[in-house]
This record gives sequence, structure tokens and C-alpha cells, in this order.
Amino acid sequence: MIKLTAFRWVPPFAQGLARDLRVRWALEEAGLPYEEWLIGPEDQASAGYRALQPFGQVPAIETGGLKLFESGAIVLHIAEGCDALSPGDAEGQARMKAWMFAALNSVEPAVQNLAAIDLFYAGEGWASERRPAAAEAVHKRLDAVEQWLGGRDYLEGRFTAGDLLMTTVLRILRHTDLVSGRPILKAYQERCEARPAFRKALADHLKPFQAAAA
Ligand SMILES: N[C@@H](CCC(=O)N[C@@H](CS)C(=O)NCC(=O)O)C(=O)O
Repeated sequence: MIKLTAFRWVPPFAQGLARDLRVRWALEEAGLPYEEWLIGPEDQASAGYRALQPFGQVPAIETGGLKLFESGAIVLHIAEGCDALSPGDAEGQARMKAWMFAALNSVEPAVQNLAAIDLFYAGEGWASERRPAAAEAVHKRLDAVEQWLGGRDYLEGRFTAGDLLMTTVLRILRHTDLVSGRPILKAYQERCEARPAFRKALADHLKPFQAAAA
């Protein structure tokens, strides 16, 4: 059975965003059962956990003898050989990987930078000075994704692991109107998030936080 690490608890701003959600979603799309290993700060610092995830972060998985970290690498590993996440032809698979990298390397850094300013440093003087340029950087990336999507339902005509990662990156902007104010991107995000696999993954991701609050 695949073992997936996730946090036992995160603050409300991170609930529904923490990156184990990406892996849960991919596992649901692939129909692969898994068990969760809920961790806390003491685990993050432990040598045992660092052997699984060198940076002490989540997510990581352990399956058979394989230990894997980095949400993108894990999602790719699951997508390979999974019809729901990956096209059957080599060209389609290469395009899927390009969008996976684009989501994590071209879009997420700008999005994460803005989120950090808003969520961690909102009260700081430097943050209000830096924010307009950070927001502009996000706009540039969102413009490009929106333009690419145009009338397409998905980045490559059908749902792939590229859409899965792009959707989870767009979710990071939920505290702003940067996605919700763009009809094409909003519809795209809602289309991807309407998938039963996402709904199930999100519900399971949130369960430990709800249990901790009860
Ligand atoms: N590039 C990594 C980033 C992982 C990451 O940032 N995880 C966050 C949760 S979403 C985390 O573990 N934060 C705690 C920490 O960095 O100590 C990935 O995609 O897996």
C-alpha cells in the first residue's frame, strides 16, 4: 500500500492548499488506494523523516522500496501509465510534462511570492511597497495561461497531470480575485475541481484538520 505524508494540522490559510492535496488528487484519479502518515514538527526534524523527504516537508510517498519526494515528481510517477492523467502517445506525454513543469516552474514561483507577501508579511512596510510588482508578475503569468486556454477546456485538449498541477497552483490565489476575476481561468479551475477525484482528495485532505478542530 502506498504511504503518503501530510500534516496533522496546518493553519486555516493553508488548509486546502498544502501540497499533499496534489498527490491525493493524482492517486484518486489513478484509483490507487493509499494510507496517510500524518506528521508534525517533531517528525519534520527527525532523521527518519529526512531520509524520506530531505527538506522535512510534505508530501512524500513510500511505495514498495521506493521513497519519493517533491509533489511534481510524485504526481508524474503516478501519472505515468495512468490513462486518466496521461495521454497514451509519446508526444502527448511530453506535452503533459511541459505543462507540469510550467505550472511548477513558470507560474507557481510568482504565485507563491505574492501569497507569501499577503499571508506572511501583510503588516510589513516593505510588503506594501513590493506587492504591486509581485501582483504584476502574477498577472503576466495568468495572462499567458488564459491566452493559451482560449476556448480550450484543458491545457492540451483533455485533462492531464498538467491541469492537475496548474489547478493546485491557481488555488493558491484564492485569497485574491486574480483568478476568480478572470472568467476563462475561473471556469477552467472550476471544471478541474468538479472532478470526483478532486472532491474526494480535498475531503480527505481536510479531514485531519476538521478532527483537530472538533
Ligand atoms: N517543492 C516542494 C514544496 C513542498 C512544500 O512547500 N511543502 C510545504 C507544505 S505545502 C511544507 O512542508 N512546509 C513546511 C516546511 O517547509 O517546513 C513540493 O512541491 O513538494
